[in-house]
Amino acid sequence: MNRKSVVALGASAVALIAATTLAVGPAQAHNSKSEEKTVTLTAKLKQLNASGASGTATAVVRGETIKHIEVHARGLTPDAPHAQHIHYGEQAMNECPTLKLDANDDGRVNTVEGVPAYGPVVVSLNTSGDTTPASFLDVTRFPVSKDGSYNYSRHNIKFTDVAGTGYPGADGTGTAKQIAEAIRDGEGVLVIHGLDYDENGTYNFSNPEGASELTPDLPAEATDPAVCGVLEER
Ligand SMILES: [Cu+2]
Repeated sequence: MNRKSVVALGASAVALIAATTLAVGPAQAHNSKSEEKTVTLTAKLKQLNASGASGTATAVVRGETIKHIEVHARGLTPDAPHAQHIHYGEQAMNECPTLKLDANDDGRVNTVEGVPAYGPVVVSLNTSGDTTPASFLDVTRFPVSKDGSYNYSRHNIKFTDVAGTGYPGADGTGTAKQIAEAIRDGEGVLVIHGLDYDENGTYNFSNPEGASELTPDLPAEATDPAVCGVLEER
């Protein structure tokens, strides 16, 4: 990859990270029917980047809250943390990426290259604490794949306003309400990150993939997407 494309990816990464989390809109006097309805979304999780991993996910969403979500994954890099998120973008294709999005033609779709398909992070599916995009790479709070598998669940995750989600306005902020509605409509994409390209048993910098395009502090192996599925009502 030449320096120019590294810089371009860096800028995209900043856009991806630039996410605000505050200000949930004022309480609505009357909820629309669709907001009152509890929606159960499921995703079949399929491998990306030839990770060999797979899984299923179920999310129960009511209004602006994920009442319950569970993710069952297998075939992941063993005993390693796996960042996992719900991605969504108003301008995104709302689907899983293919190698057509491999902009620098290096044979893998990294997290930034996948954004046109799945959009930026709107929820961090971690094990404790803050679940906003601000936590998207805090690998200390994501599930660890014992022997390559995990069963994750969490209750009562609130959607938040997220900048950079492609809505009209200077910073492209989608409100919690707008984002929740899109997720209920089946436009959210669940992505699990982290795969071991060189199969040496750990995420490392000393392979052709090198450092992550998102942060120099993590190897690309820790952040590249490994599994993906669209959360839809079926
Ligand atoms: Cu993600």
